[in-house]
Amino acid sequence: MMNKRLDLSPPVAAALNAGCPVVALESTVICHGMPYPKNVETALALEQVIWKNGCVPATIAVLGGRLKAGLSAAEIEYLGKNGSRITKASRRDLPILAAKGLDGATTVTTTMMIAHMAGIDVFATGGVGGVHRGAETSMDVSADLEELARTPVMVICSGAKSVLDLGLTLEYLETRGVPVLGYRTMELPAFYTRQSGFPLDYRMENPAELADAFLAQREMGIRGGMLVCNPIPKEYSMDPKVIEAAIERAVADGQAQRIHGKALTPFLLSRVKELTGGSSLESNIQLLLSNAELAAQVAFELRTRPRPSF
Ligand code: PSU
Ligand code: MN
Repeated sequence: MMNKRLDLSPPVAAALNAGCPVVALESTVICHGMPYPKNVETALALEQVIWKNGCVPATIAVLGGRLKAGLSAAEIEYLGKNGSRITKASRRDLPILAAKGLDGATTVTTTMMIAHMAGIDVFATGGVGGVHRGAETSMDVSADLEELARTPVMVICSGAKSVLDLGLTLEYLETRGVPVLGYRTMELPAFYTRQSGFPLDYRMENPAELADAFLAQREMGIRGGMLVCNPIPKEYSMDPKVIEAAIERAVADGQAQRIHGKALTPFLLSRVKELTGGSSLESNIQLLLSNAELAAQVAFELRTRPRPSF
């Protein structure tokens, strides 16, 4: 059954064998999303929240060409210290990293892929990739949207940053048949803010309702993911004017410097961070913690349900 290229950490293997709930976490946020040592502290804090809610955390990465579901604290420290020296690994990078024995920080795309290979259904992150502003000419659409269309994992996020074209991102998800569920909201959250002006079709009130929808999708044999949008906690949400100004500036700088391909998202994120200072880092950490908690609640709820497999 097990994929030859995949390693489960001992706690993750034990949990999956025993039918205990597991929650996946990504590693691009560690290597490319935050400075050291905050990135390591945050990665460990996210794992703690998942443990506290009765689940086992599986932080996902590629190390020495091996796909890893579940990392040790030393492995998380290694990723955090090396930061952006570690390749940002999307779907197309996996075969090369595996063949050459290289390291990779997994994006939403590859975290979903590896979670699914391991048999993990729920994944918590901060923001997903999407359709970039100007995609009409650049054709820059994140592989995350394709992965959400094809891989049966529930992704719990705080929406997407408006460095993206959020309207086009929702259109793309609709075309590709991805359910997008608001958690106690009817509006797509925009990462740092609870609002974006883009309405959602469905509002879910509790983890059991999210579990019901995920189970229904599986029982019908619908092969695809599900995107849950959990707005940033109110007390950490930022001033939309401040954020929007920083984003406009970051997007303009990216265009002026002709940044494209996989470098664009990390460029925009780090530019927004520079322009907004430390407060955006704290907001980022808080929404990640909130998403990890909700993901653990859903995974805990799913543990008692039948698990139709693909
Ligand atoms: N958006 C964020 N924070 C992030 C990312 C996106 O607000 O950390 C990361 C995620 O790992 C996501 C990836 O999967 O960037 C998307 O990159 P791209 O746009 O190149 O597909
Ligand atoms: Mn891209």
